[in-house]
Amino acid sequence: MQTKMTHLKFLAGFLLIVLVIGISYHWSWFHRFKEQSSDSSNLGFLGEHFLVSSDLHLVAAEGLKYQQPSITQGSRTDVVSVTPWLAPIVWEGTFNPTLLDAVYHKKNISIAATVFAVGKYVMFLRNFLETLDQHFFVGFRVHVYVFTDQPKEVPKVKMAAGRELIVQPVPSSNRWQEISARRMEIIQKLIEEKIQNKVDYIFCLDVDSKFHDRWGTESLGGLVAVIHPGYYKNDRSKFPYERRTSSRAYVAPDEGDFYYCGGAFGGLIPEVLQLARTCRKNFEDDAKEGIEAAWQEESHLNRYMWINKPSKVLSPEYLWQDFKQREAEIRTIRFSGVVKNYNDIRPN
Ligand code: UD2
Repeated sequence: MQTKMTHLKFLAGFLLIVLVIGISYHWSWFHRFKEQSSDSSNLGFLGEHFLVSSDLHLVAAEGLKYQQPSITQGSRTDVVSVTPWLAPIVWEGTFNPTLLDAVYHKKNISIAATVFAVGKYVMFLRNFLETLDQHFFVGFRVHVYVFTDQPKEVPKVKMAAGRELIVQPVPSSNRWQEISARRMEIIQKLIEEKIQNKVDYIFCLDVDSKFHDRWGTESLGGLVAVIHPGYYKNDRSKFPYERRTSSRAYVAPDEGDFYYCGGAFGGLIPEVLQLARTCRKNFEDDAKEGIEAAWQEESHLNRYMWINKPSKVLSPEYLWQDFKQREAEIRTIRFSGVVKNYNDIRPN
């Protein structure tokens, strides 16, 4: 009888210990998840990314009052503001900047911007950087990475508090095609080696451009593409996609959604890393077979985005071209390519 009692006591003790261990294990998991959900600035959690908490979960700022949205009357009826795969297309008038900024301030996000200035293109840096500071994610933490073969020529533009300029040396090149094409490789390395667990979003931008108006939280998304200003009214068969079937950037005449810019794209870090890796690999595999796509990395990016649909599409307000007459649906120009003479600035 006594032995039976001892056994029972032993069993009860054992069960109690198992219960205590179980509860504390769940408690610690719950807390770790809660911390992760409320602080998306720390994307690295056991080396993984919680995409849901960082991009899809939008928490409104308490007490913020704003105009009631309508479900029957769109603020823009002259343009399409959603793709057939239900990604928003961002136009002036389709979003509330105050609401969005409040949501993303709560998340304490940080954004990287990359820009390349090789050879004579350093001349565009001052204008680009000064206008970036005035219009690009004002009030947010921004890290601007300038890749150049002439670090000493980078103008010392004073950035607002919370924003930093980082200059990274890259080799010179005799071919503009190579400069353009190597951007994907450099972006891939930057993400893998430096910013993967430090920054939430990244935008990769052309330097021969300047900002004129707000480019902010409305542009955030998983994979973000900008519609090219030159072709947005054309039939897809006229888009300047790579048309040789031998290239990995090939898109058939009856395929393709929009023609996207190589001069501006971005999104969440893991999404842009996947894009950069894929485009770089396809570009290099093509090169081994002696093929260079019609518009280098822009062609590979367009092929990639035909298969991997962007989760947010930015209208041509986000990359206009100064030589083009403004069209009626373009209510504001946020970022535009400056007029330039290729013969004066390209190395070949
Ligand atoms: C188009 C694309 C651009 C790129 C290019 C194809 C848009 C609006 N423009 O622009 O993104 O796909 O075609 O090559 O999407 N660069 C230098 N030094 C050079 C040459 C280029 O730093 O000598 C860099 C620089 O950051 C520049 C970018 O490469 O902004 C693209 O230069 P581009 O002048 O070849 O591009 P562009 O305006 O013809």
